[in-house]
Amino acid sequence: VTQADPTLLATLADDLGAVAFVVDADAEGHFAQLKSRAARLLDVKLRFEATRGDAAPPLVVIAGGTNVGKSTIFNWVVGEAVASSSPLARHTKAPTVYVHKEEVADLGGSFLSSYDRLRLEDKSDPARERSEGAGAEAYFLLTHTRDDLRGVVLVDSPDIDSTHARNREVAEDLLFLADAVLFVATPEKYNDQLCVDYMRQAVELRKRLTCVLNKGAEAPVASDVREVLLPGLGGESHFLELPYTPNPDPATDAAFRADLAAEVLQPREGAATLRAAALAGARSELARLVGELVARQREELAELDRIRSEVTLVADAGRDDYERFLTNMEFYELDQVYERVLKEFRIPVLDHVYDGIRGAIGFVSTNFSRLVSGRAPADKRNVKLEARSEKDRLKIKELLGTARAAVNELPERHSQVLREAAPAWVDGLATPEPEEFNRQIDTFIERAFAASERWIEVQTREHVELIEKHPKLKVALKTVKGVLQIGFGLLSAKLTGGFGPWDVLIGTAAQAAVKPIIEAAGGHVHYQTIKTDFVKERAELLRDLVGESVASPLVDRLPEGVSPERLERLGVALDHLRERVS
Ligand SMILES: Nc1nc2c(ncn2[C@@H]2O[C@H](COP(=O)(O)OP(=O)(O)OP(=O)(O)O)[C@@H](O)[C@H]2O)c(=O)[nH]1
Ligand SMILES: [Mg+2]
Repeated sequence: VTQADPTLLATLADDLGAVAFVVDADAEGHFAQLKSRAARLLDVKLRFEATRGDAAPPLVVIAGGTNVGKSTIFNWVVGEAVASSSPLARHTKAPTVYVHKEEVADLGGSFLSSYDRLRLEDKSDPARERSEGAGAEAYFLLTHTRDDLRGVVLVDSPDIDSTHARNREVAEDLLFLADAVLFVATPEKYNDQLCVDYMRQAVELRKRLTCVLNKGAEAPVASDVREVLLPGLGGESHFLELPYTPNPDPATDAAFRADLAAEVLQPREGAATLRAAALAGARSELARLVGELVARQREELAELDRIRSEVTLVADAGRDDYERFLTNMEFYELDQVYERVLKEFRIPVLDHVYDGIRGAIGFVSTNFSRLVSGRAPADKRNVKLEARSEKDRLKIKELLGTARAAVNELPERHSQVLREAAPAWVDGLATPEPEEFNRQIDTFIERAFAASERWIEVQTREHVELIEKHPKLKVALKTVKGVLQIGFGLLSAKLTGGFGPWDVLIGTAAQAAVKPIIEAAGGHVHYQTIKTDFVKERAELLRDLVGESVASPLVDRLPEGVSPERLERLGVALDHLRERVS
């Protein structure tokens, strides 16, 4: 018997226990069932086998539908009425494990470890209904000192056709546990899907399978079982037919009882091979189940990751859009830097001249006429600033709306197995309360304003330092004081779009004065660079806003998905399981 590394199995049990599927996703129930099967198969068979000695006796489980005569057959093998039987269906409620006193040590703590072990005191115990909420399932242990029955552990089990999920799990656990299965069928039940499926599973799990046709079947039924049903299972199986016995006597000396006992005790021959086959079958089935679970977890994770990364892309796109928008806007913040530079050097700025020239970038002729006529309104500058911030506000609103719509579409668009779960994630996110929406925008504007203030501060200092370091510039600045306002306007024009018609209109004197300043700072490129940096920083603030207001509300609702480390470990365990079965 090749045993797996117990630590590996313990880790696998841990990881399987932690496997969780996205709520409401497609086939969630199916995968929850696979998980339960895998966890039980691991616990009941692989972990048990990892602690079981090589010489331990094989387990023979008597299974079948209700009322077919399992307990009766159990008693025939033992030769006494140790198991309670009844004409009423679903009589046996809990398994009875029948083992020789000296072999009970082989059923250590990891034998049916999730079950309570109860000593069988009264033969009617297994037929008693356990009280509601009794906790774990239980099995009864009955030891004997019969040397003729030594070498196998016999299990009488409840039926396999209960409608209760818990009972069906018990039946499945016992199937997982078995090294050999004695499947009891009757003429009425032998062809039921449930019976056929059970026997097929026993074969797939590489258990030694014997089908016992009980209660005296007619010849055509017997040959149907022997020639059609059993060969159709796709593996080796054995067949035994029992005659109809009016009042079954456990100790009958009819020949069939000896045949039955011989068949049930047969696993004693070549027990090691038998157990190795059952263990290999369990391992290969566990590999299949874990493989499916891992594939599903990967799928879920991939879909969740995809949604998350698409959310990031939407936020990035919003930032880029805003960056383009700002790049195309006049660069007022930089103008403020120059205003402060001039103040630093106590150079008066004629506001209307200044404004006139600044406004000229887009509206050359109108503003020029205003400039020369001196009729530029005193609050023009504020009007422009307000217009600009209104435009900005509208843009941000638009960007947030676009981003929100795009983000909320993502779960639906990028989910397949998670499709059914997706609507719940975006539920209620489509339209935020207007107050909330405005609050989000105001928050952004406050942050943007504060960022501008800091930026103007820094840039002013840098430009003052620049001029201080170049005495020639200072001199130039002083000598052109009178025309500086015009020169400044030219500078502004240059920064926001390069030279235009103003180059000609303003004249060469101002141009000559401003030129060295621009050149000392690094030329036109320098100003383009600081504008780019400023715009980038502002666009990042917008990205933060999209992140907080649009991305996080969805991302926070997305299920975590399996942790990559756990998935990795499950993959490793899977490789081990597959290696050992190949
Ligand atoms: N006449 C006759 N009755 C049988 C035979 N085998 C079993 N029975 C009867 O069928 C009924 C059910 O038998 P059990 O052994 O309790 O059946 P079971 O499969 O253990 O049933 P549950 O534990 O309820 O799932 C009992 O009344 C048995 O006496 C048989 O070969 N001939
Ligand atoms: Mg029974």
